[in-house]
Amino acid sequence: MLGKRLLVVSNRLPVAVIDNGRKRLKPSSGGLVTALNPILELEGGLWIGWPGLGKSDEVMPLADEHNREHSYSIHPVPLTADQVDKFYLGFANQTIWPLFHDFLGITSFEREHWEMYDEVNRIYAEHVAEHIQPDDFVWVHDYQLMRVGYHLRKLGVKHPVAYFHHIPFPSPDLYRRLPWARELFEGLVSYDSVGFQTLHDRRNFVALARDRLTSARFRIRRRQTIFDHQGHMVQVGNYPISIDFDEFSDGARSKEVRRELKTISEAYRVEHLVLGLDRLDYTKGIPQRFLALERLLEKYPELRGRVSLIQVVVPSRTKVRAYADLKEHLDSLTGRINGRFGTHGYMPIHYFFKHLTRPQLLALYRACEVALITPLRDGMNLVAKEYAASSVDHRNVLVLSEFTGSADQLGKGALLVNPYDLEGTADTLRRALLMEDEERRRRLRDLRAQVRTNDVHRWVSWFVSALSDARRNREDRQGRPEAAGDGGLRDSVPLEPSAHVPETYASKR
Ligand code: GDG
Repeated sequence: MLGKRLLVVSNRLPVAVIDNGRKRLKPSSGGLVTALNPILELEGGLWIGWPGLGKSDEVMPLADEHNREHSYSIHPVPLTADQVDKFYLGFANQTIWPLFHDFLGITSFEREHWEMYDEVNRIYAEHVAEHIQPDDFVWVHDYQLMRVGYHLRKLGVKHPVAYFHHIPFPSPDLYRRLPWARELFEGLVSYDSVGFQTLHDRRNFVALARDRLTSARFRIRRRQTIFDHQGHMVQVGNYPISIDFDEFSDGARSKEVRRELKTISEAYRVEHLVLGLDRLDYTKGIPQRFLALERLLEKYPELRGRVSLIQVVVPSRTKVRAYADLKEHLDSLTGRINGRFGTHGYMPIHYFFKHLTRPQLLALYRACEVALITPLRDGMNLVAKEYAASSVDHRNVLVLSEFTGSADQLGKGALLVNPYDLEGTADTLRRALLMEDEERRRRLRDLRAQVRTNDVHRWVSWFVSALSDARRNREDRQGRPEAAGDGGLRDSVPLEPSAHVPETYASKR
């Protein structure tokens, strides 16, 4: 791809240790894995992260086995139960996650959690420093690891390092509530390249940087905001994450998926199937979705008995109180709504609390004529993009919350809703169900073209390009001869994302 090795660092590895009497590795799901796995399988590289369970001596042989069988390697960072408790369940998931998704009211601020967060970020940095090779591009992911860059610099690592922030970045006003706002900010500006999902997130971060770095000069070069900080240049951009379009579009036509489709069509006799698919999370607006469906059935009695929501919730962070509470709330809402509108042979909500296989997932995407995606706040939301890519029968309709990053790209083809507005969501759902075929086809064409053009390979290319710039800028500053003539500040990041796919990478696809 780059002539360089990609070293990915994320909280979790793309595989997790499971223990069914015998410990083994199982592929994990989630947005980051969906996005990066195909790239690393294609290009090779090294992925450093936490394997979930197990001590070093148990996990290392499993990693070695993985590394023999795959084109890229994994390196596990084992964590103790106490570290996981305070760093991951504590600071990452009870402080940063709610705060950055605008849930200030349920954000906890515990000094002990913060200290462990910083400590664990230092541990990740040490693993990186130990395994890094001279030409590596280092790409750190997400809100659990905002301080890794800072520790890498302290350890003397001079490589270009990029960071991608998968979740929303809050306004400076909200960010200021964090007692460790300064330290976290310091972490972010230690990276050469900081990427956000949307222009909105990038603007929030740049506004914060302007507030805090009063003497820095900010420039806009093509798609990035650039400023100097403590002798290095920080490039800030917005690069919407995406999916491998072909993998979903072709996968949805496979034999296994067709088999699953048959099972679904035999199981549900209802006229309209609507899909909800999320990790268990209070940011995803699942209760609001249920209530909007209830409102639909209340307001439009002619739709009773004719429309069912298939809601799949993937278990997540159930040890955190807010998640356990949400699970209970969903159980009770399902019971109430089904109790109210269900009849012999008809249930308004079919609710599953489990993980699906990929063919089952793709079959559901194909089978459900509407996807109702209603997060109250979401960095991107890959389910929306996967749904569009898997809708190969050209009759599906996407109803999407305007508070997702995906709405920026899919807003034209989708029907956008404000999930807090139950009435509006119910009306939009009805509009989707009654939509003429021609409008469905036109909208879906738009959605699929968006996802096909702005796919995960383009997302990676933006970073590769930003990291190449960062390397040249570092070399310029160190006065290396090969950088001569570049004028210090490189200008090679494309104006339009579509304008540039590094050649060696593009030719491999
Ligand atoms: C974070 C940000 C951002 C879900 N259920 C099953 C399953 N999945 C896969 C989906 C999709 C992924 O999990 C979920 O991705 P999302 O993007 O929707 O959401 P988060 O997990 O919250 O991800 C988000 C993302 O990072 C990437 O930057 O978009 O905003 O919150 O890929 O397909 N996969 C399988 N079975 C399931 O039951 N196999």
